[in-house]
Amino acid sequence: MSSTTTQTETQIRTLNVDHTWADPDALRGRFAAAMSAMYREEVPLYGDLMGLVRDVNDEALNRGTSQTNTRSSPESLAAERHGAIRLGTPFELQTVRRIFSVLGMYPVGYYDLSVAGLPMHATCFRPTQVQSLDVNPFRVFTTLLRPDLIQRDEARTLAWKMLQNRKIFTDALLALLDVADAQQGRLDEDQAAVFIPQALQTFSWQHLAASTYKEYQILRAEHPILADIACFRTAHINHLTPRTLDISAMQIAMKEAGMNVKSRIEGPPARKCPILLRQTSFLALEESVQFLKDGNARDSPSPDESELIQATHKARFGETEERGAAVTAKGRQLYDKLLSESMSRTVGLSVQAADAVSREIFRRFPDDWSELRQQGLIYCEFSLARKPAETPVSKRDEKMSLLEQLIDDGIVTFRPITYEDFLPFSAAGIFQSNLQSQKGLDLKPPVSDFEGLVKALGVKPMDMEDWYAQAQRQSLELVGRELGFGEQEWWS
Ligand code: OOG
Ligand code: NI
Repeated sequence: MSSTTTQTETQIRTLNVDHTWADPDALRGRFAAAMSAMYREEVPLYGDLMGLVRDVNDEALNRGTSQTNTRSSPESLAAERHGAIRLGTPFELQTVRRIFSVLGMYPVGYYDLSVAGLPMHATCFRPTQVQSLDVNPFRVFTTLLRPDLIQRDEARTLAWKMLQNRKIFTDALLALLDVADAQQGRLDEDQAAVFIPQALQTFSWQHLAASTYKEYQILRAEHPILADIACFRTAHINHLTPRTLDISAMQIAMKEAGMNVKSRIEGPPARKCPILLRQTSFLALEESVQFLKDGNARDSPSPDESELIQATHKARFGETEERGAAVTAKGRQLYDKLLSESMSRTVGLSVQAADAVSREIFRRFPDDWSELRQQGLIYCEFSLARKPAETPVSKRDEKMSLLEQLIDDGIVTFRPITYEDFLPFSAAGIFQSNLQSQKGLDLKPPVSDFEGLVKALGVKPMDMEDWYAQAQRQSLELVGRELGFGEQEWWS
């Protein structure tokens, strides 16, 4: 009898506790909004960019757009952002992974940036459930330095030493991450209220550098990215990107607003049916930074004026992007082939001439949703448009799949799945346009190191290809259940 009572009490206590867990999707929305407010304070031009995106998107929504998923509402589209951070050590990457996991964001994909002459590789933290993406698809492109690719010993050793000494996480944040671990990755509302501002500090901008000016110059001479990662006290976000429905209009609007816009839009040329991702940005701003005169004041949180040197640093910029359909492995192969052809045939051309050549080359990528789907170039989400007159539906034509027949009959409809990830060459193009010196790094030969990233991260990032294939499959299974097919693979 008494043991039953205890059990009931325990259940009630658990229920109560469960009731107070903060919802990761809601927390992510709050965190993204707080980050946006912080970045707007730090980089006022980002506020101007948001204004332009809002106007361009309103116009696109009014005239109707051929875009894929524009999220469930104009409000969630307006809240959609991705940020980018650059990390130095496996410890930093693992801790950032724990932070994002509290916000319902998990690593997806591997990006090798050494192919573009950068000593880094990356993954993206983002929600992995379609419903969570619809609530708030906040993503953070996260790069990790690869010291193994740095040729010169002096720069590599110095960068590594500085990275070992810096502390980009507050003690309160680290303690809360332990609490979350002990609570199956969750926080209650009170803990979350502390967690958000503490986590935000890691990504804030600090005018006081962690290095001496001399150290900064040594690392910068090796590569500006190296200095940007190793010489600062935080992993400052370097941009926060709102999603636009019309990147071509944004490129014009940004120029008209007097922004220093990069000369070309990255990604595929303009099309009727957008695929993957197109990005543009205003170039990095020159910002004032205080460096240490010598190493004496290194551990002081607020060194005396006399111990500081005023200088500037360029790292943070403003980006916007248009998202299109996710392509299948076959689609990606075609995209990569056309991209590499376009890259080699546009070397040295003016922007206009390069755009024309690239448009011509990309004509070989079909530009009609039905054709893209039928040729297996894009991933789609299928749904039931209306109930068939009788179930089970039988196949009429041996040459046509049942899925094709149902689409033909208007019983099933499809919508391209939005590409939720990034493109290594677009990322590299954005990186490169923001480097002060165009001098290439003396990199050791580029070689991708997926295993190295997995080791540093502590888990394997989700395979992007699998993710989209599964989203498509789940939609087909749902349709199948509605049509009374049970669990069989009815569509092939
Ligand atoms: C990351 C650049 C990559 C994107 O949108 O492709 C990126 C960086 O500059 O740190 O954010
Ligand atoms: Ni970006």
